[in-house]
Amino acid sequence: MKAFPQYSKRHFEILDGAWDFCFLGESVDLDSVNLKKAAYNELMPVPGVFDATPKYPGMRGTALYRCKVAAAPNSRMKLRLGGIGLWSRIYWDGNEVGTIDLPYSGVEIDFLSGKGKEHELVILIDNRLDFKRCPLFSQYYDFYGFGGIYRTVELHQLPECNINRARVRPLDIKTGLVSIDIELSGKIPARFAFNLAFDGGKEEGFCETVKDGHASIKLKVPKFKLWSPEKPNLHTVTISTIDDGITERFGIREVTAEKGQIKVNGKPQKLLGYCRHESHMEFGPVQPLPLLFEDLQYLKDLGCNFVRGTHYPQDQRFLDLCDQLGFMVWEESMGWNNSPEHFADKGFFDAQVRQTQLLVRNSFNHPSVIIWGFLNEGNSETRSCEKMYRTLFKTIRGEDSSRLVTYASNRAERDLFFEMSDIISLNTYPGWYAKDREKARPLDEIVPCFDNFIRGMDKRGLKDKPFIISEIGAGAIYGWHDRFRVHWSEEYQADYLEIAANYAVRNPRVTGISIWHFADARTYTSSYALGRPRTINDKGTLDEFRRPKMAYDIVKRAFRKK
Ligand code: ADA
Repeated sequence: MKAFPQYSKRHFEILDGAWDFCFLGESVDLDSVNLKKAAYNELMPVPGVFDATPKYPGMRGTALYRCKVAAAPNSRMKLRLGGIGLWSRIYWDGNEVGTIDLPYSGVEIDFLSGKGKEHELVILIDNRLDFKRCPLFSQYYDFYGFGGIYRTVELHQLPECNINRARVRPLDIKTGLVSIDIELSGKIPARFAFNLAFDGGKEEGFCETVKDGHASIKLKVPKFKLWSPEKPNLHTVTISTIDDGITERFGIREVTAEKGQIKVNGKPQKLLGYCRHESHMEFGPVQPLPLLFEDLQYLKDLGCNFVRGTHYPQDQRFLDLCDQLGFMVWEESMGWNNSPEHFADKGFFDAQVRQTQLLVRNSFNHPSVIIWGFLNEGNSETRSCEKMYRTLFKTIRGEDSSRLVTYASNRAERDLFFEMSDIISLNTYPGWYAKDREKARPLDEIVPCFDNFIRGMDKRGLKDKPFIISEIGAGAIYGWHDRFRVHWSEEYQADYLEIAANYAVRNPRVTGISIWHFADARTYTSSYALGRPRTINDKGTLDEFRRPKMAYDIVKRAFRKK
């Protein structure tokens, strides 16, 4: 399954398959990597992560992935990488053509093919933790930082002037008016002549002025149908020239926040769902298509209409499927409990902004994405962090004013920046990370925690902002049953989520909930993991092999009752 956009005219290849592989070692000096000396004695799958394979489990170091490709001499090339981790350097015929320091981001690298027809593409992957080189991921983050090529790899041979993307913004849901921003690169003309067709229909010719590499046009989509979670209707637009063509898929819908509600096309929505990691015990962050489907099928069965894609940019195929199936999605850039020291670091600050901007640009056309997020549980209670928050809100709103923007806060009443946000989003674990550490089953902490928080927010003048419980959960080890129904048993988790899910469903002041989390996922492997049995975050309603725990039917009953 190739995610949108589709390219109808240019030559491109999907390079997924068996690549030559060479593990260089655990303490390689990146400045002295010598490609000529590399011995490629193994094969590795792409997409794939080497540190989840039998030979290199949990290893950190530097590795080379190589493949041979054909490309016409002296052509403009574009490598499209769906996502890598944790850090990468790209070589074409032995020459460095780019580096990637944004784990999970879809990234494009442009270069010239050079002489000859046969070429060698090498992707160096480094999964060592190094804040200076790769500031977005740290060891203490509560998910595992894998090493490899997480998602699909495409190699494009570009025409003289290429259509990079066409971003469609719905402007009027009554008339189907949309604006289309066409991003060009290469030899860019002053006026861009192109054909355009909606839904594979009749082509019409246009010629628009180009400004800073962008041409734009406003049009009404003929016979349009609105996208909604209940009726996820989609449209396509194809933009083509004599030697290039791109097809983008989009949906026409309007997302607004009013009087504590989130509305899609004016209709209030109760968001019911889960936080989900892209993680599997066998393949790490690599998502085989049946796994994507399985997860979404389970989510549907649970009665969910909402997924919070934690804590990084999502696989574009996942978002395509969410578009088709009518899920509402919160997509966020990478962050996990970052500190004022992080925000004061220029490398970290810049990488945050770049990844957040890319997030919006890459996922712009997905109607399922209704919320942009960033900085999960960052330090939002310290004044010195304001600049980071302000900058990210501004960055997102500068790219896209048609969606809601928020961040998941775990600072509750101490949070200083809720006023900037379109939604108040709270991560909290009352009765799990409990106030009363002596009580066997502190389940009675859940309801007052939310009641008090809501009261506090309303008093603070934030009554009109929608409120999402962006995380709540309890750990349970699959198959562990206990008559005391205590912590880590499936019983405790089921009792816990019954209270939380029903609270969210019944309380009109709660606009949505994304339970932490959909499925168990591997996390840090250091002594941080002492609070994480099996070095897995065990708060999944399903285990890491997608086996439902007791809580499954409980949540399903609560969500479906709505
Ligand atoms: C946080 C965090 C999650 C996870 C969770 C937990 O809220 O956002 O990634 O770590 O806590 O399991 O404690």
